[in-house]
Formats: sequence, C-alpha cells, structure tokens
Amino acid sequence: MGVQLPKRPVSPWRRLALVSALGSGLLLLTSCSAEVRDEWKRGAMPEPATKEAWQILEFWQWSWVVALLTGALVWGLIFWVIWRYRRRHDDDVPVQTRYNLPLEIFYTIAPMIMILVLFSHTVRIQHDLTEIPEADHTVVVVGQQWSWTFNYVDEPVADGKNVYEFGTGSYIPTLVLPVDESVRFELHSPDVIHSFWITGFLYKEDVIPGRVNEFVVTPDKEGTYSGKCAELCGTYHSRMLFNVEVVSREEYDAYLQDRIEAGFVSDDVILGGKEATTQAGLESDTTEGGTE
Ligand SMILES: [Cu+2]
Repeated sequence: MGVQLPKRPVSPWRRLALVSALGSGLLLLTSCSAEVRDEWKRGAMPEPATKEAWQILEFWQWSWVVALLTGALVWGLIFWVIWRYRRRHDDDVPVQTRYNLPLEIFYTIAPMIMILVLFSHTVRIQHDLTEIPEADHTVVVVGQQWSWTFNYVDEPVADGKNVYEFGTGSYIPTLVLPVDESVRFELHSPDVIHSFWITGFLYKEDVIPGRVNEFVVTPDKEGTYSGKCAELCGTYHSRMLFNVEVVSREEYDAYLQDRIEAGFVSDDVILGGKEATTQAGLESDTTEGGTE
C-alpha cells in the first residue's frame, strides 16, 4: 500500500487564471467576424486572385490538416502515457518494453510516407505553375534597387511601342492587369537578386541578374493587391513595394491610353538603369517617378 498524500487545495489565483483563460478563449472564438473565420480557414493565406493560386491554397490547407492530425496523435499519445503511467504513490514501475519490431517499423515508415505524399504534391503543383503556356499578353518586369518597372510590351494601343510605368524609392508604382486574361511575366534584374511577389497571387519568383525568369498566371478577380520584393536586396529593400490592380478590359485599355498620353512610351523595353529608379533623397536627383 502506498502512502496517501494530503489533497492539495486549488489556489484561488489558479482558478481565476483558468476561468479567465477559458472565458477569453471562448470570447475570441465567438466574436470572430466571418472575414476572420475565413482567414483561419485559409490558414492566414490571402484569398486567391488567380486561377492558378487555388491549388497552392488547397495544398497549404491540406498540409495543415495532415500536420494537425499528426500533432493530435502524437500529443494525444504523450498525454495519455503521462496520465496512464503517472506515479501513483507506490513504487510499481510499469511494464518496460523494448524492441517492439512492428512499432519501430511503423514509426519509421509512417513519416516517410507522409513526406513522400507532401513531396509528390509539391512537385506536381510546382510543375504545373512553372509551365509556360501561350499567354494573352506579356509584361516585362524589371526589379532593381529599389523599385519596379513594368513594360506592357505587346499592347497594340501604342503602335508597337512599349508602354511603361516605373517607381522610385519614394513613389510606389502600380501594375495594371486585365481580369480573366492570362499574363506572362518576364523578370529582369540589372543589379542583384530580387523576388517578384504579388501576395494575392500566392506566388513569387526570383528576379535574377543575367537570367530571365518567367511565369504565367490568369488573374480572375478584380481588385487591388499588394506587391513586394521578397528577397533582401539591400538597404532600401523595404521600399520595393508596388500595387497591382486587376481591372476590366475597358479600364485596362483606358489605363494604357492614359499612359500613352502622359508620354510613358518608349521604342525599347526599359530594362532598368537611370530611367527606372533613382533613390530620391540619396542623390541630388529628385525624380518624381511614374506619377502623372
Ligand atoms: Cu528587391
């Protein structure tokens, strides 16, 4: 027989902490707006704004499901063992088991299967997204220290000329895209590695000097999205922001017409250099950027 220990009373402070934790948790769960709940469902991912982005979102969600199920199983087993074999005021030691071959094979093979499944989906989706089909139009993007230039190279509205928009360190440029039309991005960098990232497209790709990276997406939801450089590229990396506006065909044509009238037309694609980016405040030059 073990020795009976006196029962320890629960301190009022502990009880208070427990009740307030439960209360605030409940409050948090019930007061969520539909928007916040949707965000939770997406695992904090933005709502996909391209046809291609859905498979990334779904893969992300399923990865969480798998991870949480695995976590629940492992945590469950840990806590069950802690509870089931807790010390019960006697010196009995639970049965000690070693070399349980089936169990060892299971916990070696199960994680491998999980990793293989995740890996095969990663490869499949990556293969799908990096394929370059014929696109409705092309935008040549230049990422450079520390802003972006967008060349609308194949729009007939400019008589075969190139319509462009560029930002500077103090002016955030906007990329305009027509909805439901596929666009091929051609990524150039004249200096260091940047990364072209439109958050709502759930996709980013490195912009590498001496190499042209491309990808094709079809924006399918009108709206304004934020774009960033996702590769630490120097002192003013954080200023490499841009906006993306997905608009109707008419608005897109009108936008290009505006650019043409404002004189943002060139014979050649602007691939960076002094026309594209001047860091206002760093040099005597105070280029206003692509503002009208
Ligand atoms: Cu950058």
